[in-house]
Amino acid sequence: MKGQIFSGAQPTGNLHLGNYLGAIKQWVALQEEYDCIFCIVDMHAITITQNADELRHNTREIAATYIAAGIDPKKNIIYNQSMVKQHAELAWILGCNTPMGWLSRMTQFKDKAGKNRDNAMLGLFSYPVLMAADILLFNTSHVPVGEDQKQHLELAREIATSFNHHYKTEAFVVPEPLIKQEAARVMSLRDGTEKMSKSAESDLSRINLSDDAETIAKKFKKAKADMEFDGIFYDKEKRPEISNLLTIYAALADISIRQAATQFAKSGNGDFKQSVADLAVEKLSPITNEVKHLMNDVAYLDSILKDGAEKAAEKAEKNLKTIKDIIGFVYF
Ligand code: ATP
Ligand code: LTN
Repeated sequence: MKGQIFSGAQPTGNLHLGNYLGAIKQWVALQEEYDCIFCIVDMHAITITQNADELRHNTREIAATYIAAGIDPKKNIIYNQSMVKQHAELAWILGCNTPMGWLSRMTQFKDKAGKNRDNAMLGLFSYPVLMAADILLFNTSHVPVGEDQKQHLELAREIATSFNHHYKTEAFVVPEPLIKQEAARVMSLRDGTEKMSKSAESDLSRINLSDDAETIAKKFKKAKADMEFDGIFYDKEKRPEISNLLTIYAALADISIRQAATQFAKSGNGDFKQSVADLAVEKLSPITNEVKHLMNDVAYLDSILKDGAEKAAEKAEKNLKTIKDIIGFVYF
């Protein structure tokens, strides 16, 4: 039997190069080997305030991006999380089996909640429980994500293991993370110590998948880069920004960072940045163009989401029934 993949992205804004290299590009490769479910996690998105029209637009745009990047909707399940109510049901059950202490350790909560934790919403705190539910609902064997999600995944494993132990069952498959080391953490173009993020204030810090060729070229040209060294080499401590550009080049070209460093060893910063920009445009512009094209056909995108949701709900209900039986819920 093939392994089961589950992963997702939040419809909270434009997807960027970090999302693409850290997650989506991997998914495209994995669809050949695994049964795959790629979700648009809109219920996670509302852990921070969203505008309704933007949320709807972004949900469809993410679906379009998955497809444009090469995920085949005929072979894989693509849907938005809120269409499948079993996510919320299982999240409640798991929430009753997750100590608050485990959730208080989550660094993403600490970062997003800021100083005034009492004002943070319950949903932001319990977000990792919903993420565990997403994964455990489908007997997922592997979860391909960027490195920032590693802690949440470890928590999902702990929740699965402790539930199995408590109920003396093996009902939950304990999922394995799939984190591709080369592009696990794409950093900001303005600060090589911060991750590239949708929510960073400066648009110059990220390459959005919707940026046109000119914007991509401009952003790489303006990317921060040290001046005190000759040639290009990889050293994350001394040269975080140049090392990030090497990582991006290597991931886009499907070569190792070492190979990329050898290729540019004698280049100046300007020429190197130009090469990264050219390759980014070459790889991203077909995706950007296809997203635009697909966004003109909302009926098609909605039909993919509807079909995906039906298939996901059927699998989810079957697995949830097993869990309800174990707990002692009466189920007709
Ligand atoms: P943000 O980009 O604002 O930090 P996020 O991480 O919450 O938002 P999602 O859309 O939920 O973004 O993430 C989708 C996938 O992209 C996840 O697997 C995440 O680990 C991965 N990812 C996000 N940022 C990066 C990055 N800078 N480098 C590598 N992978 C990333
Ligand atoms: N928390 C993830 C998105 C996410 C996810 C998931 C990823 C929600 N549920 C299940 C993998 C599996 C993030 O990227 N911010």
